[in-house]
Amino acid sequence: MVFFVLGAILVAGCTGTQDTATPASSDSGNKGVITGIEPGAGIMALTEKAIEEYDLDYTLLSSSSAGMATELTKAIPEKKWIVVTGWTPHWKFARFDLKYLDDPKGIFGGEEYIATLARKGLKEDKPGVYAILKRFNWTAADMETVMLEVEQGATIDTAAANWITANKATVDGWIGADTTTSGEVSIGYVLWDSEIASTNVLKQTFEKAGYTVELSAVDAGPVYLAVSKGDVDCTISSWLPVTHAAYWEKYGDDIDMVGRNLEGAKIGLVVPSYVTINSIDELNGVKDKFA
Ligand code: PBE
Repeated sequence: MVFFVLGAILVAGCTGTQDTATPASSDSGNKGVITGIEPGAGIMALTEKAIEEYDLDYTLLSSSSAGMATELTKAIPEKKWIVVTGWTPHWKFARFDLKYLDDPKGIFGGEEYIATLARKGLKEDKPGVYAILKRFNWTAADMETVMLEVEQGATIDTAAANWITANKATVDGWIGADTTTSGEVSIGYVLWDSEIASTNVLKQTFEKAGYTVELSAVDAGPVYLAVSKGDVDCTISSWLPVTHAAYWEKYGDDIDMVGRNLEGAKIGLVVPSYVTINSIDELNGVKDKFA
């Protein structure tokens, strides 16, 4: 797996050669490591903010959601200390014994919701699509069911279809009786496990209603941009009020906030339960354990 250090790239880009001034000794090596995910994720920017605000002697490594999960899977059997950028709903909490580190400064916010966003004009152009989007909402437990099945080896197509079969009344309620059920729907999303689950359930819901669906998987910023420009009809990958606050601020004026599709989400720094610290402000004291 390829990890790279965000800061190192910037520094390398600025200094160029080896014999320029080296950083202060506290910055040279032996920092703790936080295992991150895709650079565009809201939790990555917030972790950089946490490093600053808590003055953490740590480096955030970017990776992918799958890469972060692989690192957890490798570390836990060996009882190795590891701290990752984590979020709920996610299958990792069912598979491993994990805990969030307390965040007394509130950098990662409190309870988050996942929002449904549409391009402006969708409501008028495709009222049937809009009506389904408006009704689509489910629980963290629902989402976890789909995610866990995928983690245990099912394809996302199968896992989403199984959930839809098991929750027929709910899905029929989303589809409703009065919609114009034909045409095309384009949905933008990011390849986070949670959004892979929700977006594929929504895709199959639209297909069940008679629509043809096109999914585009891109990074977080480009999803917001695409909805704001009308390049896709909608997304259900928007985490608010804190996780994607910066994206919402940048693009929100040109986006139709349809509603909330999931309540009770959360993000933060996550460690295995055997790690004996409980709070982000204890991280510096044990940075060697996270090297
Ligand atoms: N996540 C999952 C995303 C939102 C959904 C927490 C990795 C993020 O940080 O942007």
